[in-house]
Order: sequence, then structure tokens, then C-alpha cells
Amino acid sequence: MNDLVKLTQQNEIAIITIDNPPVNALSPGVPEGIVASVEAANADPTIKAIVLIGGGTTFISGADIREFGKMTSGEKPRIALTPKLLIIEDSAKPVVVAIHGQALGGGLETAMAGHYRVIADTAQVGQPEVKLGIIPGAAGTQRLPRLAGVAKAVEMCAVGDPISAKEAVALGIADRLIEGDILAGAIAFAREIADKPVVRTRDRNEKLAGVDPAVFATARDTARKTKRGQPAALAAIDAVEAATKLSFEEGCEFEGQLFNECLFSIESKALIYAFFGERTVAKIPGIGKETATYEIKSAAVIGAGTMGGGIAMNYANAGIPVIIKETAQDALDRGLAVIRKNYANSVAKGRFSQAVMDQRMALITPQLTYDGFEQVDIVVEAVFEGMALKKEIFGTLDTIAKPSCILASNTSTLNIDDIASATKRPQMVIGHHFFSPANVMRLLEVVRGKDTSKEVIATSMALGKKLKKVAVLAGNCRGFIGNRMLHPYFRESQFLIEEGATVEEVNKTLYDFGWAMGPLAVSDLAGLDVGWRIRKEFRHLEKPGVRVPLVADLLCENGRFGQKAGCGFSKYDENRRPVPNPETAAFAEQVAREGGIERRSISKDEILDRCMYALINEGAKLLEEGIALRPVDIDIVYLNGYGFPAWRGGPMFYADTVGLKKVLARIEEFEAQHGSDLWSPAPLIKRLAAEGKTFSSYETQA
Ligand code: T1G
Repeated sequence: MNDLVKLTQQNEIAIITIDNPPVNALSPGVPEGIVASVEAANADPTIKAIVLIGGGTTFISGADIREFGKMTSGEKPRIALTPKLLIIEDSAKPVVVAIHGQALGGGLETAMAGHYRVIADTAQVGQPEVKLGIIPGAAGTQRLPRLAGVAKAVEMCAVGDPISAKEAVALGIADRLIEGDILAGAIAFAREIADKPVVRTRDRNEKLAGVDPAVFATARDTARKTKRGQPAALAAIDAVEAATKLSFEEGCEFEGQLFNECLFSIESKALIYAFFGERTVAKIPGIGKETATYEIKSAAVIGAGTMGGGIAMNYANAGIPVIIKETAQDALDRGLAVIRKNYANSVAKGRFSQAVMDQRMALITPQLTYDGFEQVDIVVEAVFEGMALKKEIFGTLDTIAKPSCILASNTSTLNIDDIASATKRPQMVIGHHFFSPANVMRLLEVVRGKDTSKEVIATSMALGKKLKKVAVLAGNCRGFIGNRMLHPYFRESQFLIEEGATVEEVNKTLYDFGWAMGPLAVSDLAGLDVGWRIRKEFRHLEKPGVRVPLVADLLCENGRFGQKAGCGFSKYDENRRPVPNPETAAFAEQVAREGGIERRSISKDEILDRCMYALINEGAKLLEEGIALRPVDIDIVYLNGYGFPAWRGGPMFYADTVGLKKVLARIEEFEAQHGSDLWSPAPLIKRLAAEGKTFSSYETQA
């Protein structure tokens, strides 16, 4: 019927195949092609039933998300899918939807407009719209409760996670599980039902009655906690609830109003930006898809501590055999015990079976020697953060590992080029900076040295995807992207308590903004001694006369290392709940007295702007230095490694929503108050603000 949708026939069965790779999104032309094919099949007297299937690896993965920007910018009107789905549902001949791969968003909505659904046993279905800051906009909130029941529909629309084929059949979303050839199974099913009367999903109301109102109240409470700052989850619940109170037509009307409100929200723009951003960061200018890569079939990790153990789990989870080496048996045993406990917890929570855990444990080889290192394709060093030790290890690896073996360091701040200088193969050396806990956090900073080869970079980016990480390429500077920006962010949070803000005010301000935790709480969680040790190592680099925060050092000198010591900026009870620590207030007053700082009450606005604009200003400097390729790389780092709220898009996206002229004006105010050493506006911000531009207009210089 058009290039995107084909109509063929197998005797009395019409087959409509969607051909819009790679994910069969409902791009313009796809819904129209489906409708035209359904109408043609109904007009053909030889046809008794219709099968709708996706070509390639999947059914429909949803509306074409790229179209939303054109709708919100006014470039094109919103193309409602609902009326088109009614044509499918009103087909006189039964429509059997064959689902393989995934049916997500508009894909599931299209499937539910069919009269039957058969599903491959490996397929998934879901309404993930809430993860984009919107809700199902093609009657998903009205048909899903009719098939799966109200409670499950509320959960699927408000949380957004997909469900398995098996669960879809159990719930009534799908009618039959197909093992093997999905098309053949669908055609056979179509023949079975060809003569049965057609029942439209919208007329199936039996599951809408007698719903306990607590279902909605509980879902709203959960959404307020887990989807803080995101109105779409609550809107989705309202829309599903409307299905139990209104007619199908009125319910669709109400859903459409809520959908539009969400689509035009800043939260949705930010979440859609983040969705595409995760895919943009995989594209490295100058290192195209044609770049050769090394095959990673085996790995070794040096260090079985928190990071090393988590890194080894990432490889085992990806099915890659991995050696984990320690220098002492007790340390090795401790490391393996933590890995085993982590897996056992996942089994206990039903994430996977004991058999899967056993398979993964079998892929991990603990040892105290370098045996087998001569055969592995990559070694990841994850030892103590000291340059001398890292150089010693890389020097040894250089004599053992095969020439094509990638030598990666998990260092969080040290210089990759210095580490590479301990080898004769700097082109094979790279940073793989995982974030703790390494088996959970999605971010992987891939840090290129000056000699790192394109092939090693390309391999690392592809490996990140295989390890189910979001890999972001960073240049080699102290702290790379994330930690480099965190430094002034933490600095300002600590200056603020010296100047009169309380720890609780600072933490709450940033928490209310959307961060998972406030900066002083994060410092307490990470351990104040970590920063204390780094400050002592780099003290000689500090510019004389430039103010530095002092309270953290005083806390450390008194053994107040944070949560692990029961107190740091805050005190922590046995459940690690924070309460004010009077010592911190006393140290802050002492520092202010000795430093001639006049303490005052500080507004939430100033707290927010001092912390956020310090972060953003440093991010702009990273762009100018080429450490970060694009603003979106910085944003993806912060969304996936630092608990920055995804519905704010990231620090650079947030700066654009504030407006760079305003951001610059505030930075210049702080510069006037605190000096240029701390607050010199990044030239890039000055240039973009002067030109009336945004970070999103910035083109990488790489
Ligand atoms: N629209 C446009 N492009 C999409 C897309 C979509 N829905 N889904 C994926 N892509 C692109 C993606 O950007 C990438 O592009 C390529 O396809 C491969 O994707 C009407 C309003 C389906 C699980 O939220 O979750 O329907 O980088 O790398 O790892 O009420 O893509 O190659 O240029 O992610 O195999 C609801 C979003 C939309 C699903 C496949 N649907 N997609 O993962 O491949 S709203 C979604 C995904 C909606 C209705 C509402 C995943 C995937 P490029 P990929 P993957």
C-alpha cells in the first residue's frame, strides 16, 4: 500500500507487513498504510481474516518520537492516531496482530485496536510514554484496562516498564503465545477465528467494573514518590481512571487533553532530549561506523574491591568470561563474597533465576596470579587510586598482555597519559571510568589519552553498549567530565554553610530541585576522607590566596568521615537517617570567624544558583577545552552517573531553559562578590549569551 506498509495474501488471509526499520516506528505514512491495507482487505471478497505484523526484528515500537519536536515547535500539527485505530477496530473482518520484538506505546495501542493478538514468547509489550514525560495518546489508557484490568493498566501506564509475552497472555492483553515462526502462528490462528464474530476491544467493558478506588490512590502516592517532579505519571493514572467513569469516546477525549498538556511540558522536552541524547553520545565525530573494532571475547579485572567486583559482574552479565585478580587471598575471597551476595539478592528479588546466577558466577575466575592474562582481549585495572601503583601494574601488563589487548584503567581522576607512559603501547591504553556501584550505575566515562587509537575508542564505545552502559567519551583532564564539574558544585555547597546556610537548607534546596540527594549528603555518602586525601595529594597545585572550603577538612581531622563514620556534614542514626550535626555548624562559624566571613541568612535561590551555575560554568569550560564533545554529552553524564533529574534534561539543558543571558548575569554577580578565581564566566557562555543562543546550538569543535 506504500513503501512503508505492504499488503500480501496467503489464500484467504491478508498479511499487512510494516517495513520501517529499524524499529517500525509509526512514522508518517505508516498509520496511513495500515489503514489503507485494512480497507483494501475488507473490500476483497477472497479475504476472510487479516494479519498485521512488523517486518524485521520487531512489531511497532511506538510513535515516531522525532515528530514530537515538530508538533511542539508548531512546525506541524499533531497527527492524532486514535481515529486511524478506530478504522482498524471497525474492520468487519477480524484483525489478528502478530507481535514479536516489542509492541511499545503506539505499537501496543495499535495492537489493542486489533481484535486478537498473538505474541512471540520472547516479545515484550508496554506503554513507556511516561518515561518521555507524556502518556499514551492513542486510546492506550482506554483499551488497556479493558484487556488487562484496571490495576495493571494503571501500573503499566504510570510506571512505563514493559511486560513479558507470558504475562501479556496471562493478563488478557494477548490471546496466544507463539513459539517458533510468529507469522505462521498468526496465520494459523487467523484461520481458526476467521468465521467468529468480531468483538471490538472498546466494547469489552467487563473488566472496568467494581474497581477499588484504592488502586488509584495508591498509584498516585507511588508516583509522587518515584516520579517526583513528573506530572505525566499522575496524568496517566487520571486517564485510566476516566476509563472506569466515562464512555470510550469521552475517555479518549479526556486522554487527548492530558496528552497535549504533557507533550508541551518542559519535563517532556527534557525526557525526549535525554532519550535521543543517550544515542547521540555513541556517535563520535571522526570515528564512524566503518572504524575497525577489536572483538572482546574475554576479560580480566585487576582488583576485587567494590569497583573491581562490580566491573567483573558487568562482564559476566554480558556473557564474557572474566578473570578477577587480587594480591591476597582474603581480599579475593571478600570480593567474590560480595559478588555472590549481589547476585543472590537479584535472585531473591526475582530478577533472574538461580541457574542464571550460577552461569554468571561460572564466568568469573578468581585468582592471585597473572595466569591467562596473555590471552584476554581487555584488562581493566581497578586498584587503589595511586599513580605509582597504577604505573607499576600497567608496566607489568605491557610485558604480559597480547598486542591487541586493550589496557583500561578505572581511575576516576588520574591522568591517562601518565598511566599510558608506563607502557610501550599508549595507543592501546584508555580510561573506563565506571560509577559505583559499577554493576548498577549505567554511566561509563570512556577517557581517551592523547595516543589512544580510534579503534580502541570505537571498541570501548561498542563494549559499553554490550555491558548495558551508557558510554560517554571524555578527554583527559583531572576529573574528566563528571568529577571535574562536581568540584565547583561541591565547593559552593560548602562555601554556603561557611557563609550562613545550614547543611539541611543546602541539601533540601538541591533535593527539591530534583537531585536524588543534596551535595553535602552525597559527600557524606561517598566519604569525606576520599576528598580529603585527594586535596592533600593536590594541595601543592592550589593557587595561593584563593579561598578553599575548610569545614570538610576539620570534620576529617576529627574522624567525621561521613555516613560510614556515623557523622560528617550531618549525623546519621542507625538507619542512616541524617540529623543536624552541631559540630559542622560550630566548624562553619569558626571558619567564618577566622576568615572574616560575615555570616547571613541565604535564600534558596542563591543556594540553587551558586551550586548549579558553578556546575554549568565548568561544563562550558569543558566544551571549550574539548574534554566534552557536546553539551548533550555532559547532560548524559549527569543523568546517568550523578542522580541529576532526567526531567530537567541535564545541567546544560537546564541552563538553556533558564536562558544563558540570565545565567551569565548571575555568574557575573557571583564574580563581583567572590572574585574571578572562583567565578570567571566561561567565554563560551559570554559568547552564546551575547549572540542570544543556547548550548543546544553549540556544534562540537572536534
Ligand atoms: N521513534 C523514533 N526513533 C526511534 C524510536 C521511536 N519511537 N525508537 C527508537 N528509535 C531510534 C533510536 O533513536 C535509534 O536511532 C534507533 O531507532 C535504534 O534504537 C502514540 C505517543 C524500541 C526498545 O518510547 O525504547 O508511542 O541512534 O538504539 O537498543 O501514544 O529504541 O540509530 O539514529 O534504542 O534495540 C513510545 C522508544 C513512543 C520506545 C529498541 N515508544 N524506543 O532499542 O535500539 S511515544 C517508546 C526504545 C508513543 C503513543 C505514544 C528502544 C527500543 P539511531 P535503539 P534498541
